[in-house]
Amino acid sequence: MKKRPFYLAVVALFRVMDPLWVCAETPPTWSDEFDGSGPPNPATWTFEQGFVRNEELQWYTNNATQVGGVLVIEARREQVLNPNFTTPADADWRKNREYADYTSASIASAGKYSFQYGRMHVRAKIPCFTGSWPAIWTLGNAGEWPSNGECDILEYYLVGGVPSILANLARGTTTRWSATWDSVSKPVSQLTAVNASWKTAYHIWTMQWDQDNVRLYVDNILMNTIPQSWIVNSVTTWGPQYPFKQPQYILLNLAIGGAGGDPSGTTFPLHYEVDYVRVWEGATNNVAPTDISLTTNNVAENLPFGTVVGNLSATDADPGEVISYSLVTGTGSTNNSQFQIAFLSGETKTSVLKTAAVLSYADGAARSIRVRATDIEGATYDKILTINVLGGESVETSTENMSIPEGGTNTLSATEDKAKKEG
Ligand SMILES: [Ca+2]
Ligand SMILES: [Ca+2]
Repeated sequence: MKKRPFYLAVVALFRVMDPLWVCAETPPTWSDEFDGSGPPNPATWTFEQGFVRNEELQWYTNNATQVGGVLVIEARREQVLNPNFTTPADADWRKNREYADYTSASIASAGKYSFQYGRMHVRAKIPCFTGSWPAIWTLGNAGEWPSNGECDILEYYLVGGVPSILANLARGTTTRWSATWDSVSKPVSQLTAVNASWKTAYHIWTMQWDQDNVRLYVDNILMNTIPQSWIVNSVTTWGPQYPFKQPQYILLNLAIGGAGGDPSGTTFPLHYEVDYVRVWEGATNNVAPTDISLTTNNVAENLPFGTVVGNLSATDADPGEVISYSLVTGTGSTNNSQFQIAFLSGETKTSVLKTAAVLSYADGAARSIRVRATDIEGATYDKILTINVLGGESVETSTENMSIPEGGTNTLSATEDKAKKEG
């Protein structure tokens, strides 16, 4: 174990005196916190109207309002007359339906807000029901779909009858209005296996976009990485050659039917709640985390399995960073099996270290574990933490964790369920 040089002790003291040094997060360059009342800010968002795409069942109207700091998009089962109706035989689906049986909302920032490169977080709670198709997505300013480029940071619908979330990107082809997809789906059952209340909890969906890649995450789980080398239109008749080297605007919508399936057995209204959209424009050139701290490294002996030791937090210079933590083998991992880490990013971004055994002072006053911080681009930093088990008698404890910085190893975590679809 290396000795810490003196200056690190000074830094540690400074951090104790000024907790903001640890906790402050670089504010986004643009955000909508949906903290107002009434409809979403018309300076940013436009309501799409009527039948818009995919032969979906809903009539888009102004069914979205800000309440209690969140934007609530509501889908209703209600019949509205289609003013564009002609005859059931009309080849245009927008004109051959006399009525819509559902209403909902889709808002887009087209012509009002767009950005090129950076990190976007959207914190939202989605309605996970048959027939429900909520989405967080972007489209390029220049070109027509799909040559303008589409990025689906979130879609929820049934894939082969299985409720799933998807993270996709589309480019154009040599055929007009025909897309090629890079699509990843993950069954929601994989998420509820880890968090039983996943469907009713808020989650953070992230787009990390730079000159080299578009990466899509939910709660820091990497869903899909799409390299810029793939996002190239083979012809430029309907859009730019590189659709993700141009500004993209944002869409938030709740579609009914279409890929979402048959909603007839589902109870309405459905609510899709968006807490915020935050963008750190130009946030690229990721750096690895540089430190990990724990609010306390002392735990009393003989407490039940699952006792919280303290909160973990990492230092990372990147704005809007979300860090996940894990116990890893290697130097200092002697007692990893006696501890566990719970990641609560979707609600609070907080990770806590808990016990995974009943710890007795008689078995030793100090336990050594190796904690890894992994940032949203997969860069890692390992730290050896010493956890002091406090016995009934007075023991000497340390308030500062010893560390062996191992540096950042820019390894990317594997993506599950990767499936490239060529359409
Ligand atoms: Ca909010
Ligand atoms: Ca980072």
